[in-house]
Amino acid sequence: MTNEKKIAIIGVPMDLGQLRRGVDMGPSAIRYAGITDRLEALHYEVEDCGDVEINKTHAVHSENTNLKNLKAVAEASHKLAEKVDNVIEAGSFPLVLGGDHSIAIGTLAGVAKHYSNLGVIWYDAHGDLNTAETSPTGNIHGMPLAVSLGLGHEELTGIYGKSPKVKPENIVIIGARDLDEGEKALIKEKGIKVYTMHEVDRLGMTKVIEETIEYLQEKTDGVHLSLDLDGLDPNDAPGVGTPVIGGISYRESHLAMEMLAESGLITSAEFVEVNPILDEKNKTASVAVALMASLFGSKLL
Ligand code: HAR
Ligand code: MN
Ligand code: MN
Ligand code: MN
Repeated sequence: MTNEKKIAIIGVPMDLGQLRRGVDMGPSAIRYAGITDRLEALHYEVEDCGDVEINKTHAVHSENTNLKNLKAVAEASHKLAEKVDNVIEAGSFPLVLGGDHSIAIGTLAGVAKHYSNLGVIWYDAHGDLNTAETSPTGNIHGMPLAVSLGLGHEELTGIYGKSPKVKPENIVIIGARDLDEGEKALIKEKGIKVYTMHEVDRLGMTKVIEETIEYLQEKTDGVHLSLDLDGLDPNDAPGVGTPVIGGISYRESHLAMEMLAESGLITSAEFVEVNPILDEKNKTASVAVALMASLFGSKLL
C-alpha cells in the first residue's frame, strides 16, 4: 500500500544569505543521510527534483542597500518559488532542503500562491524578522519571515506575486532564544504568537504543539513548517552556522514532528541551515532526516 500523497524533494544549495560557507552542501548531506530511502520505507512515492541552480556569479553586493547578495538571493528565491508552485500544482507535497534560511522567501512565495490563509510554523532559535533597518548583520537569512509578512526590500517582498504571503496571526514561532530588539518590537506590534524556550520549558513540548495545532487549525487552509536546525540544541544539532545554547532537544523535536504528523496539518515543509563543514560525522543531517521521517508518520510500532 502506498500513501496517496507524493513527496517532491527540492534541494536549494544556497549559502549567500549569511557569511559562513558550507551550508550550500546541506542538501547533499541530507541526501547522503538517506532521506529518499527513509520516506520510501514509509510507503511514499518520492520524487527528487534535484537542486535549484544558485548563480554565484551574481553574488555581488548591491548598491544602495546593506543587504548582502540581494540580487542572487532574489533570483534564487524566484526560481524556488516557481518549482514549489509546480510541485503543488502537480499534487505533490513540497519538501525543501536548505541551504540557509533565506530560501524560505522562495518557498513561502511558491506555497502562498495556493492558499488564501496560509499558516506558518517557524521552528528556530531566531525570529528571522529583521528588515534592512533592524538587521545587525545585513544577512538575509535573518529576514525571511519579515519578508513573507511584506516587510523589507521590495526585490524580496515582491517575489512571485502577492504580498504579504502570510498574515501575522497565522504564524507560530517555536524555540526562540536569540531575538534582536527590532524583532521583539515587531512581534509585539503584530501580535505574533511565540513560544520562546521559556514557554517550551514551562509548558512542555506536548502542550506547545497542542496549542499550536489548535491555534492554526480553524483559521488556515494549509500550514507550512519551516524548521531551522538551530532551533535544536547545539548538542543535538552541531552543524549549524549560528548555534545558540539552551535549545530544543532531539526528543522534544521528534515528539513535535510526530504530533504534527498525527494532526495532518502540515501541507509543505523545509529543513534548513544544515552545514556539513561545521557538523560532526553528518549528525545534523541525520537528525534532519529522522525528524522528516517523524513528520511523515514514522512510528516505532
Ligand atoms: N538575528 C541575527 C541576524 O539577523 C541572526 C540571524 C540568525 N541566523 C539564522 N536564522 N540562522 O535563523 O543576523
Ligand atoms: Mn532561521
Ligand atoms: Mn536560526
Ligand atoms: Mn516517538
